[in-house]
Amino acid sequence: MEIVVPILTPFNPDGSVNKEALRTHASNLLQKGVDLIFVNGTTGLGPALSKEEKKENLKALADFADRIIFQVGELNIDNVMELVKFSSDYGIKAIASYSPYYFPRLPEKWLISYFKRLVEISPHPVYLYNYPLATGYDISPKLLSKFNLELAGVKDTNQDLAHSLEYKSAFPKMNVYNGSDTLAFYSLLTLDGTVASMANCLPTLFVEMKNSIVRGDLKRGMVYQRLISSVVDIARKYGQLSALYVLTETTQGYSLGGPRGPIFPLEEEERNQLKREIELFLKSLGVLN
Ligand code: FW2
Repeated sequence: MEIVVPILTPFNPDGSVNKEALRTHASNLLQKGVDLIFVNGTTGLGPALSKEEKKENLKALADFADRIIFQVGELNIDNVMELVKFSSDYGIKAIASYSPYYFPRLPEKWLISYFKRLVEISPHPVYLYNYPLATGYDISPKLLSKFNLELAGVKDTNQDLAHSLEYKSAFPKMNVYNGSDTLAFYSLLTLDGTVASMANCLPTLFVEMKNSIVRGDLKRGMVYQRLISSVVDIARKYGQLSALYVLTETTQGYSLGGPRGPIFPLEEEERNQLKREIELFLKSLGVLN
């Protein structure tokens, strides 16, 4: 049962990646008990990073390589292949990729060919990052079965937990994570773990939630889930991807700079309002991380 954090990518004011802040953040999260770090995911603004930046992120986190899932997806296939080859210098847990996106009505067999190529050349296990809402394509368990493609793992960002459970039924050996913050408790309980963006700012709550499940105290685990879901509601009002930078700074006590356009940082007034709102909420519950 693993807590996987899709780590935020910290940016300097000039738009470059702040590698020192990335290392500090990863080290803090692992120290607090999260199990794995998902690099270049949605929360890490993966689709807005260059190939070189994706590589730099892995390089910066080399000390934690065995705890890393490295997301390599792009629309430029040469870049994808280069990123996979680059990963061979690191003892990472797995590579992952979202499906090809943007282009409408791609035939199923092309989607499958993409993942088959990854499996052919990857020195590491290959995980599917399935995010139909974002990519427009559902690489479902049925589709994988139809083309006889068995992958090592999947992060299924999907509000439908039953959809995630189907991977496990179709492929019992597959490592299956649901990627919705609001389903983290159920994902920990019924699958191999959760990939949760809110674990950037609430790592201890996630670890407490997991520990409650391990102890069999499911009622308490559900209380943590409700708390986490309330923070999601707060973050969404401001734009979740940007709000996460402010929330992490507030709860963890160090700056991650801000995001980079087109994911624009919150304005000063919004930042202050969000900080006040979250501090009040967490203090009222007696937690601040
Ligand atoms: C990622 C995640 C979490 C997301 C979810 C989308 O890569 O950032 O899928 O927060 O809203 O896995």
